Amino acid sequence: MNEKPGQYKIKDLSLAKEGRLRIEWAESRMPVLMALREKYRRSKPLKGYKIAGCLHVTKETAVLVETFAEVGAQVSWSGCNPLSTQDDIAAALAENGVPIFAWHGMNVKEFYWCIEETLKMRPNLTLDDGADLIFTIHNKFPELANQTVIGGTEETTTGVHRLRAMAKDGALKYPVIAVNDAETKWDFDNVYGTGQSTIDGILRSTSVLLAGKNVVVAGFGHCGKGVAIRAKGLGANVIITEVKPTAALKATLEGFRVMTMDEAAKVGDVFVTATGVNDIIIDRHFKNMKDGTIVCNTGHYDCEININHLKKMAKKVRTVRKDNEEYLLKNGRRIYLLAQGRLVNLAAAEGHPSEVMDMSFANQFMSQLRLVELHKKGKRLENTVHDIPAEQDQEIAGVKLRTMKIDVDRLTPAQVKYMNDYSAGT
Ligand code: NRN
Repeated sequence: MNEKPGQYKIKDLSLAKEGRLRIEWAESRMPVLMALREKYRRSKPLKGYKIAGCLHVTKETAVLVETFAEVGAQVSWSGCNPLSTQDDIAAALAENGVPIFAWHGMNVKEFYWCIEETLKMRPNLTLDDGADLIFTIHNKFPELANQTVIGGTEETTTGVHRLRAMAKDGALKYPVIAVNDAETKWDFDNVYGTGQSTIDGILRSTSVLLAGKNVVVAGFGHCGKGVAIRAKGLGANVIITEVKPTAALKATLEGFRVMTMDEAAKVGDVFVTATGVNDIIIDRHFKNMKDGTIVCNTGHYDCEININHLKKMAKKVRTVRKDNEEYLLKNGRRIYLLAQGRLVNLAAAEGHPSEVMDMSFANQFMSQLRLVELHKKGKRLENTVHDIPAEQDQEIAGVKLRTMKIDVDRLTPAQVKYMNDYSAGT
């Protein structure tokens, strides 16, 4: 472990060179965020502001972190999952002077220690993925929540759910912008990003052929839908399990088979949970699974697959490949658990591709800038969860299209008039 107390604690500083190359790779594929960095590099609007971030340490996150620093912010960073930090990226950030506390394979105690290290600079802005940072501030550093922090942003579905529940209880002490709910995040990162990166994690840790396999996806929300579409694209027979009738109906009309997990457990070859709910796959499902079944999760927390049940049912556990553990059950059948049940796309691969994180992180950047600009005017959003402005979505999507050299039509004044004229009937 390399450590410079107060400055950083990472796995290995010697990985910085490799990490820097991967960050440059991401920069070349994140034109929207890089355009924002260029736009604000000179004016440095975040000068004097301190952002504590708790978000997966990947090459794409590094581009966001260094963009904040380039436009004047002081930044400190921790990873938001014990298995998702990419150590070469953490090394490159540390070498570039970012106070970063993150390494792959930390335990839960170390995970919260890292979060608390990032708070020593007394941030006035927070950036979360899963709300563990905000939760820690509210529970252990209430003076930060009540007096110092002017606002925060949240990256993911699970975190937004948590924060909306806190706000409903009146427990949220500062405003948070739900970046996850931006159309240019939700409809792209969650669908196309999760779809590709989850398959990426499965293939890196198993190298199985998906064509012809029964791939069971639990949850047909944006993430589950993305995984289902990509698995189908690779020739898998996709089965969906759900609890929400409308989601189950959408899956059915998309051509996917829908059944209960009890039924799917008997026929599935590969299982992916993407529900955000606990105990989706439990002992009675494991009992009926075929020998050689692969099980993984792509939800934020590792609660969806009941690993304690699996451990109790196993007579032998061994690591057979990177991020791949074989559980030999007492009934003689083998179950393969990927990434210890944690989010397989980031723990066994590199997370979503740069091109889709480009828009998610452009929303993060513009949301942090919005909080600062309000603060400079002596204003502040109310202490609840806020959506991004609709025009921000169109602006980000417009810039993205331009970088892809894609043109769209424009409404004529007559068409605008027609659209606003409710009297125009048949
Ligand atoms: N490459 C990535 N870097 C990445 N892929 C997915 N995510 C990433 N964060 C940084 C997050 C998505 O935005 C994981 C979150 O749960 C999801 O909302």
